[in-house]
Amino acid sequence: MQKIVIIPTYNEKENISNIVRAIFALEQQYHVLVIDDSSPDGTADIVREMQDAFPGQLFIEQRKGKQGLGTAYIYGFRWAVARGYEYIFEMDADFSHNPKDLDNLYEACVNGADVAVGSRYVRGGGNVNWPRNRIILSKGASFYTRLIIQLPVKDPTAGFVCYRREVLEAINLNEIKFTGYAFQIEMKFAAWKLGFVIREVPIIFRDRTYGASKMNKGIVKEGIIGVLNLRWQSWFKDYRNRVKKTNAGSFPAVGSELLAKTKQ
Ligand SMILES: Nc1nc2c(ncn2[C@@H]2O[C@H](COP(=O)(O)OP(=O)(O)O)[C@@H](O)[C@H]2O)c(=O)[nH]1
Ligand SMILES: [Mg+2]
Repeated sequence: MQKIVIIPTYNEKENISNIVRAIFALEQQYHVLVIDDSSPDGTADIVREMQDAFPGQLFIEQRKGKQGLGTAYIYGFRWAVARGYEYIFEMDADFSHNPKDLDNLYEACVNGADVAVGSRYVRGGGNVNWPRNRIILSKGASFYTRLIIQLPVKDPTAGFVCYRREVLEAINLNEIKFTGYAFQIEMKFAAWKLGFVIREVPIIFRDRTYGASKMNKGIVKEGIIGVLNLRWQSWFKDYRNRVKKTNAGSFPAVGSELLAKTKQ
């Protein structure tokens, strides 16, 4: 199997089994890795109960306490690269991202993209049922990001993405420290700065029906300051060199450590 969908979860008991089943029902085959931050609602237990029905296809890693979306993905990226997956996806648990769009992201990566971004702000994309304030925030973030750092992506905070493994291998993941929107922006910025091809694929994003958003003011603040920080670093601090993996040997070492840990 070459394709794995990483789903970070925090209190997603109403969604997790349905989203996992929806992915396994697709014609294309995907593996799924859930990164759960010890959700108090028992999300991880639901996943573990499902593992018998999907042996070797459904994986879960549990971390201690809520540590943020960004570090959950970094953990998942390392896990997936260490196991040799070629196409590594980010996707939310709450059905805001339609599992059927996974195939379109995959196609884009097979046909020349290094990073395929599920985008609300290209022709054919959009938001459904999202409150007005969230749409304003999301579009504002897009405008602000393009203005400040010139990232040529219309939906820079998008969290529905397919990365080719080479991209995640080329980026020094130790240097990606943001956790919320800023994490999504920085991953795209780093890929772009390293010369990878980013392509946007239209998606319709739907507000969640079940469970609650974990969005908060801190995430917005991190985004505003984070983008300025990227601007500063790319002008004065040689951002490209900082984020580029120079010691190729360090990555498999981290991966095999993880592999040993998760096999116990
Ligand atoms: N592991 C982990 N997952 C998280 C964390 N915060 C949010 N998530 C998950 O990330 C995804 C997107 O979060 P969500 O609250 O829907 O954000 P929104 O769509 O911007 O309102 C969902 O699957 C959440 O369960 C976290 O701190 N740790
Ligand atoms: Mg959501």
